[in-house]
Amino acid sequence: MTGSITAPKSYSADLRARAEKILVGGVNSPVRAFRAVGGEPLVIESGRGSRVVDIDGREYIDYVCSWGALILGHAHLDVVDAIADQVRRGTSYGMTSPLEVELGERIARAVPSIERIRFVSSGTEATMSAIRAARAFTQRDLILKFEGSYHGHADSFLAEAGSGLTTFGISSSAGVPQALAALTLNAPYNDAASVERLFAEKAGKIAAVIVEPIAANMGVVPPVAGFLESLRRISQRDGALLIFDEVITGFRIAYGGAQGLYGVRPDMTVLGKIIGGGLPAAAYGGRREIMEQIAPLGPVYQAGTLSGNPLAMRAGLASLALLEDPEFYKPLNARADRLANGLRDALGESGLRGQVNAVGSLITLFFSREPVGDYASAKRSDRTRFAAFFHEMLSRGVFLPPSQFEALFVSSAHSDEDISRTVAASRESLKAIAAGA
Ligand code: HOZ
Repeated sequence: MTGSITAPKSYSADLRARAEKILVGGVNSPVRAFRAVGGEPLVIESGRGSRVVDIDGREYIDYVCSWGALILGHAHLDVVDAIADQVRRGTSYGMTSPLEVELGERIARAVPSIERIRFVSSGTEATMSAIRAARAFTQRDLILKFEGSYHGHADSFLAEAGSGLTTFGISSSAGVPQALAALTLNAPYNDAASVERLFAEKAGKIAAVIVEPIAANMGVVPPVAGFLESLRRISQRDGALLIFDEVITGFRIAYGGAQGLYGVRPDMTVLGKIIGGGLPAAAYGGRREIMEQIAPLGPVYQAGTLSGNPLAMRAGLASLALLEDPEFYKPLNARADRLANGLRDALGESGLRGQVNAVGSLITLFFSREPVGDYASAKRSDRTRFAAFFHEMLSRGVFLPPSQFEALFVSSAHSDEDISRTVAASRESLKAIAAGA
C-alpha cells in the first residue's frame, strides 16, 4: 500500500488531552499554555544542561530555564548531588535547620542591604509579605509600582502588571476587591517625573515603591541612567520605603544583584528563583528595624510550613557556591552578549524592524520599530510576528519563552556551540518571516 504513512505516535498530544481534562487550561501557570503564540504547548520529559527533551523525544536548546531559576542549566551535578544527599536526611522539618542560617548568611554577604531575611516558598509570597512589612513599618497604606512590572500574583500587584497578564491582555485581574486595588498606584517605568508627581499628590501616604531594578516581565527593559537613584531619593525624602524586586535579577545580573551593579541601596529586597537552585524558595529581607516588624519579633504575621525547606536550601547553597566565583559571570555574560548581537545582526540581515534589549544574561527581541523603554512601547511590539518567530525557532530546535513579554534566560550551561546554533536558527527564522511578510 502506498501513501499510508502513519504519523509517529505523539505522546504529547495524548498527555495534553489528559492534562486539559484535569489541570486548568492544561497547565499550572498560564504562560505555559502557549496561548500567546498558538500551537501545542510543550510537555517536558527531562532537562539536562542547556537542553530540554519533550515526551516525544524532541530536544530543544532551552532559553526558558525555568523562567530564570536555572542559571546553571538543568540538573547541574553539584545541585543534584546536594539534593540527593539532603533527601536522605529528610525533606522537611517544619523547624529551623542550619541550612537556613547558612543560606541567609551567604545572601546577606552578597547583598549587604539585607540585614535580616525571612525565607518563603515563592516570589509571590515574598513580595506580598514585603509590602505587608512596609505598610506596618511606615503606618501607610498606598504602594507604588510600575506599569508592566510583575511582582507575583498577590492581589495588590495585579493592575497593569506584566508577564502573564500582559500576555493574556488582562489589564487587572478579576477577583481583586476594588478597595484593595485602589491602594496601588502605577507609574510608567523609567519615568521619575511621574513618580515625583504621585508623591506630590499623595505626600506622606505611600508606604513603599516596589520596582524591578531591571524590568524583565514586559520583556527586558533596563532602567535609564538615574532612574533608580531618583526612586531612592524621592522615596527617602517622603519617608517611604524602596523595595527592589530582584526575583529575576538577584544573583543573575551580578552576585550582588542589580543593586550591586547600579550601586543603589534599597530598604528591602525580594529574592526568588536562583536562590532555590530550581527548587521552590524565595525570600524577603532588608533593614533590620523593618524586618523586626515581623512575627515573632513584631506584629506583622507571616508563616509557612515549607519555608526554609531543607531541599531548597541545599539546592540554593550549592548554586550560590558556584556563583560566588568572581569568574562565573564573565563567560556567561559574554555568551549572552554574543547571542544578543547575533540577534541584532540577524534582524538587520532580514530587513525586519526590531529591538534587542539585553542586560547580562537577560535578553528580549521586541518586534518593534522604536526603542522599548517602558510598558507602552513594549505593548506596541508586533506580537503576531513574535509568535511566528517563536514557532520558526521551535521548529529549528530552540525553545524561547512563549511570549513577547518574557525574558530569554541564558545559563552557564549554554555553550558557544549552542549560541552559534541559536544565532543561525534566528537568521533562518527571520529570513523566512521576511520572505512571507
Ligand atoms: N509568569 C512567570 C514568568 N514571569 C511564568 C512562570 C511559569 O509559568 O512557570
